Amino acid sequence: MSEAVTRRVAELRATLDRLNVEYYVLDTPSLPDAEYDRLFAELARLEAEHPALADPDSPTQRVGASPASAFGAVRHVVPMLSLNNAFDDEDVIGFDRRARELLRAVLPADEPIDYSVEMKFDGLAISLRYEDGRFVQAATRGDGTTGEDVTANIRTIRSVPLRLARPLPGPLEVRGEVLMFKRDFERMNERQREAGEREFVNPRNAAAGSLRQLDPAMTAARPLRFFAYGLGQVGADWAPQVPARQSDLLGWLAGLGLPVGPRRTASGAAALLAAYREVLAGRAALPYDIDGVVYKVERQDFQAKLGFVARAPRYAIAHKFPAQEALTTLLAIDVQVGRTGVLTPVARLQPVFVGGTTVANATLHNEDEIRRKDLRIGDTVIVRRAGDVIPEVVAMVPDRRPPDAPGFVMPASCPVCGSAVMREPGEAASRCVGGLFCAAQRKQALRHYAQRRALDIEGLGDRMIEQLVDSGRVHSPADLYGLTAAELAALDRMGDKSAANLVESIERSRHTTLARFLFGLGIRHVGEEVARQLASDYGDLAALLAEDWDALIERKARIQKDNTRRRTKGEALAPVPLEGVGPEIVDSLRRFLAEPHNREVLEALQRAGVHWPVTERALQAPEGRLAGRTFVLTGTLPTMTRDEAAELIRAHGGSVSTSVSRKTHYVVAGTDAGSKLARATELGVAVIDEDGLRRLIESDPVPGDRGS
Ligand code: D41
Repeated sequence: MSEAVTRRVAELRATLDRLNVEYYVLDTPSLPDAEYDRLFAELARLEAEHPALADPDSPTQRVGASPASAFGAVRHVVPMLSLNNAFDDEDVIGFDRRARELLRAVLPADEPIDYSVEMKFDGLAISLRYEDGRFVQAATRGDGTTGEDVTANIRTIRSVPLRLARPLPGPLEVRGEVLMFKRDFERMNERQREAGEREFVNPRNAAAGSLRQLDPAMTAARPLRFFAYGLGQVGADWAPQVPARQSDLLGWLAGLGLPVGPRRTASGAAALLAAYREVLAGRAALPYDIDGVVYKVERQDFQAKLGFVARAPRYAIAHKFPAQEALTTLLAIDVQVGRTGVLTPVARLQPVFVGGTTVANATLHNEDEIRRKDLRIGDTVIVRRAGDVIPEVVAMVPDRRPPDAPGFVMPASCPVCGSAVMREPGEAASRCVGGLFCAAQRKQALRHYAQRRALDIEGLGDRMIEQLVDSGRVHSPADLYGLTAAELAALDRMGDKSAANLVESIERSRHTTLARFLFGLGIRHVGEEVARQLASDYGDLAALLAEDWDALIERKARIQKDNTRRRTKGEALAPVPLEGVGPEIVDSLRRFLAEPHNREVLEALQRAGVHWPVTERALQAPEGRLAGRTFVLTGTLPTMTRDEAAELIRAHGGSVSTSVSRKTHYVVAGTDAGSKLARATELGVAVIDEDGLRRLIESDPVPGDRGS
């Protein structure tokens, strides 16, 4: 046997021993479970291949570590078993096949086995002991035979009943899982952050840490939950009452007042796999983390027949989901520049398979975030990708830090254009002050200008923008209008046909609305709604350019103050200019328009022929059929998108709002309408469907119209 193998085995044992202590005793795991599993499997394989290296003290020879001494020891009368894992379809098919073989004598050959399918909660296994229906003790699983007494802490969990719904005589041990809901975890971490305390990496660790608080008052402050999944010791008197099927047992536990998770039944391996895929698809929507599903043979008599191997039942198996956390190396931290000049640090990672995809990048948000996580280049980091959530660097692994790992400093000048980088006091974001001088911001600005909701230039994709800006051909949106089909066709991946199409859609974009145009300029804080209001209040760009913003702010304040007086006297209120457009937006507009460069772009765009023949003011002319009416759209409409419906309403002089109030005239509801519909009903606002909207435009009377 090679010396390398001996050394590797020793190294793995030392690492796993240390991880066991971190995990079971200190609750400060430094590695994701999947990584632990990988090391464990490697050691088990080496030991199997080299029997001479066997050692009764090897981490493979025991389950868990000795309990932390701070809590008293509790012996489990009925041992707490562990679950074998299945990682793929083959494992599940094999599990079902072995069970069928062992049950051959009692199961007709062509009959599938019935299983209960449960969530595999990602929490901590706990045993609750009731005597005569009263909660008397709780213990952790520990090594399966001896756990720790956590009675005082479990008592603080509100979902654990202190009395069962029926006072069953004698003992009843309920096995289940303690965990923390995702939203409770987020909220708790927010509090930890505000208090300057250590944040938890995930809900599981937070639950473990909370359960091991020596002061139960501390545990009480932590939002823990409990779900029951099985039984330990049961009183001999009424043991026959216990349902003989696992799914019925869960219902029976629920009847005693114990929380149980969602469950279903499935017959045969194919049905198990179908259930697995359904649960996996719905996993992100659950309020708690699950790391797989558990299949259990339904019939208790079959379970007894199947028995155990080495502390794990042969009647149950955990089918694990792909890990949502993995270890990888932080190769570099790059800085990206966004449309408004915000510099965002991005982690470049050694590509790693996590949460079902390969992850190579993750946003690090801002400088403070990197400092808080103490990330350095070369660090081993835990990467998490849960559901459709964007990948995230959760934490670094301290004892894997290479010596002299360089930290991150936000560059003082923009990596794209070299302009100064500024960070306003009280803001987390650092910004490049280069504005449209900065190529990165120019690219983003063009992307924003061309998007569907702005100038709607079809075919102007990222790659195109990239080439146009990098070649120096396009500096501002105005330059788009000088592009010819011939020069576009000369670009990478551009055929004659698509070049001609792009020129045509650029042409078409000349004819737009003032609101789309203003939105397309990408002025900070000027989103679609604000752009629409500016367009309808000013009617044209010239009026907007001529505005004296200081005077406007004063005028606004004066009218608002006067309106307060009028309101108390019950007089009619005067219209407030740019109502709902706050000082921050006005300030941003003023700055944008004061910039000579921006003025030049506006002029160039108008010279290029960009115009808005129909202004929003004209659209809202009182002669429109919907003039003076406010609409709120909700749900899925049968023939148009909500955006299209909004356009239609505005084209007929109506206005569209996002929230329902007493001022709302109509709620246009489609299928799956939610809270807005409920709110409309509550306030007595008329609810119509798409057809009703069309009739309103065609002026058929609509039932429930309250007029304006
Ligand atoms: O949700 C779970 N983590 C879970 C764990 C579950 N739903 N069922 C489980 N069933 C068992 C048996 C079949 C042995 C009663 C379990 C566990 N055991 C378990 N949890 C930790 C170790 C074993």
